[in-house]
Amino acid sequence: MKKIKTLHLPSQGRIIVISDIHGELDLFTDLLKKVHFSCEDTLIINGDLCEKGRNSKGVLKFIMDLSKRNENVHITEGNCDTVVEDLLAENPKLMNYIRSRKHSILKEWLDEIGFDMNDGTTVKEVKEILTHHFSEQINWLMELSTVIDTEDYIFVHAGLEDKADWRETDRIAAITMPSFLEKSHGSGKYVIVGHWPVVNYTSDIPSNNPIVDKEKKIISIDGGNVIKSSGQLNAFIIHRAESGDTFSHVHTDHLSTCQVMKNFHSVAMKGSISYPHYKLVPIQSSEHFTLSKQADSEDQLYVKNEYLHQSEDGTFWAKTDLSCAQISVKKGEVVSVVDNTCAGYNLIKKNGKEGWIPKDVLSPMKERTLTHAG
Ligand SMILES: [Mn+2]
Repeated sequence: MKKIKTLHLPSQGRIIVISDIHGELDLFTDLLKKVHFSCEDTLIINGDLCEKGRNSKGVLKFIMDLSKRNENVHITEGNCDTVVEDLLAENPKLMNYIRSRKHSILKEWLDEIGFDMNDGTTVKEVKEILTHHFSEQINWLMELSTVIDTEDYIFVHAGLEDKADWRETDRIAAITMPSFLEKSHGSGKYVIVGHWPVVNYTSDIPSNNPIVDKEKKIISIDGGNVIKSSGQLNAFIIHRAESGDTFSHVHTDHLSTCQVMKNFHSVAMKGSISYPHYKLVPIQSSEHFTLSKQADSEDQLYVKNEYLHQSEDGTFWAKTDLSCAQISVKKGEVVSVVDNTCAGYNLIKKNGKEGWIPKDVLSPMKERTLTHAG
């Protein structure tokens, strides 16, 4: 791997790490406000600035400007950011990608200059017009580091290969490998990654909060922003101190918030369903939840009836990733509402954890501004 940037981190102050912004400029700027980001902090953007969300070019411009003004801002590349590499390489698959994607930075750029693609448009034409208008942005993305290496921490978008010398990790593996937290590495330092939504690792009560694995020395921080309906944009904060570093985290999301009107104590409903383990075998149904066995794992879960789907061949499936947990709440707490369209129960998020509570526990929904999200 060639693009390794060596960096000396200050021994005092905060290191703020944010990954997988995916074009969500509002969430990102709200998150910077929420952590009171200042020039005293070091900010690491750990890949996937663009694609999937609604304002990739806005995120790119904001971070390019910020990193020019502030030498304590550092960025690694994510697999989604290499879309410009495919453009420069004139990868013919890119045309289908641009046409099928709802949001892409390439599409945003083409819209900005008023270029309408037709069936005959070639990747070469798109490359010529975009490199003509956006060469500064494209070059900036092309020059991003794959890894930022510091004394105690390594920042990389997806992970490192378990090799005698981690520097020999294949670059594409470093930005695309799935589920790094289930793997291992021998770098001796904490490796901080995004890329794989942490909710995929949780089994008890689904959570989008960063996971610190002290044994493996892996910190996984992708809150599933844009990818998951209940996802969030996490800021993982390293507080540097002579007595030893400590960690904390803050997040923003697009969910509405609501106040809890009375206490609710959850019963023994736990667990979650995540892609691709959607196949279910119903055991016992009731008014709101159906006790079901997960076909892959044999785990028994209470699946909210509205999320249970029967195919034409008679098999049952979960419609999407889903919490099957109930969650305890106390009067006066403020929670985020993930889904209030089901009968009897609302799906909520409290401190990043997701579960069901009876509808009458919450006050009637009211609007609130994005600034107070999360
Ligand atoms: Mn990624």
